[in-house]
Amino acid sequence: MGWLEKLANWLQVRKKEASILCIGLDNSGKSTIINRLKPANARIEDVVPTVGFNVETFSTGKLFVTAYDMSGQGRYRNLWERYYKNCDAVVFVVDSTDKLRMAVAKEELSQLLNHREMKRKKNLPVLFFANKCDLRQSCSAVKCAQLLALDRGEWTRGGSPVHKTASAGPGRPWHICESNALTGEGLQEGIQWLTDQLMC
Ligand SMILES: Nc1nc2c(ncn2[C@@H]2O[C@H](COP(=O)(O)OP(=O)(O)O)[C@@H](O)[C@H]2O)c(=O)[nH]1
Ligand SMILES: [Mg+2]
Repeated sequence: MGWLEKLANWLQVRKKEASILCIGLDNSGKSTIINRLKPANARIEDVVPTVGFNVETFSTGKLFVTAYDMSGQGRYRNLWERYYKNCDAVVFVVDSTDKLRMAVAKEELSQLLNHREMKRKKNLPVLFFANKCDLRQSCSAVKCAQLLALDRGEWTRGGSPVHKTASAGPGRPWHICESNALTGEGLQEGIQWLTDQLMC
């Protein structure tokens, strides 16, 4: 370790590089979340629907992030798996107002977790944003966790009841936050959780 790195560690200013795969159905708010996480002077005014995927690099708190913003449109979803191998974390965004498509989101999540690369990465953290919490018809984070069956299967922590976080025991570390990507509400809570997971 060079002296600069040692000094940065000592001052606790060193940033952790993280490749984050941002996935979820189309229109859930992935691109808006990523745009909102970028420093104010790097944000764009109008987020347009993503074709294929976009790669964004920015720094937020203690993380230096490369975010792979994948299109959620059905015909592009098979692109996601190309990036499973090299990612350090997954951010899975759901539109908490779209109860009809929550079952589709759950199915996509299940395919993600059953992929061989993901099965190998048992400790890869998954952060969920229950996005669009500003809208009247939105579901709470706990309700979204239930609809996505985060209280079952590989997510469980010794059969504990539904909660917003599980980071120990046999299950994969996960956390769910309600978010409003338009104002940024809830995003820092999620990023702080992810930072804690990636720094330890
Ligand atoms: N009300 C509200 N609208 C949002 C929120 N996040 C995103 N949107 C809107 O939802 C639409 C889809 O967002 P986008 O980021 O393109 O979704 P993506 O397809 O997942 O990348 C856009 O019109 C956004 O302005 C949110 O938290 N609240
Ligand atoms: Mg997009």
